[in-house]
Amino acid sequence: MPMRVMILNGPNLNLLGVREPKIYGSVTLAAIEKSCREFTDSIGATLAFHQTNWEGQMVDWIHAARQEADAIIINPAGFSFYSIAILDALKMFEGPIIELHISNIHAREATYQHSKMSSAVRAVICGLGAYGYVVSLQCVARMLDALPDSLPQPLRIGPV
Ligand code: CA2
Repeated sequence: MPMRVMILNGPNLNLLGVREPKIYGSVTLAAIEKSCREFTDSIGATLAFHQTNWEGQMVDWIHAARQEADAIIINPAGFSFYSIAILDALKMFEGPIIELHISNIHAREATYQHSKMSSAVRAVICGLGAYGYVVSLQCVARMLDALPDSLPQPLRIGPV
């Protein structure tokens, strides 16, 4: 069965590329989705890509992922810093989860530095801009052994 990935985006990310380009870049969420889909198509994986401004909707998608996805990539945005409900939902997912932030949250104001989600995820990627989405996809594909053999070994496996 092809690898199934669910990418989840939290509040305000629908406005990406529209405001604060110095922090979040000028790429839109639609462009990020297109790029992610090109990547998953190229490795024969399937992709569900969602954005919501609503906490309950995010919880529902994480629950759905238990049946519908092998891995989750989540940019929880503002939920990162307070949502115990999303943290609890993430703990119920058995596959790999990558927490992703476009900006380097550690280099930002104190309010944005401590994500409550990080204790429930396999890895955290931040500060790579929109490219972080594609990097995260590559990482979950590697975790689930879903990268094509044609890729060079350092990309597929890393140092041996
Ligand atoms: O860097 C990230 O990806 C964040 O998750 C984005 C969140 C912020 O709360 C986190 O600290 C880091 C905020 C998203 C706000 O989205 C905007 C979209 C367009 C213009 C301005 C902000």
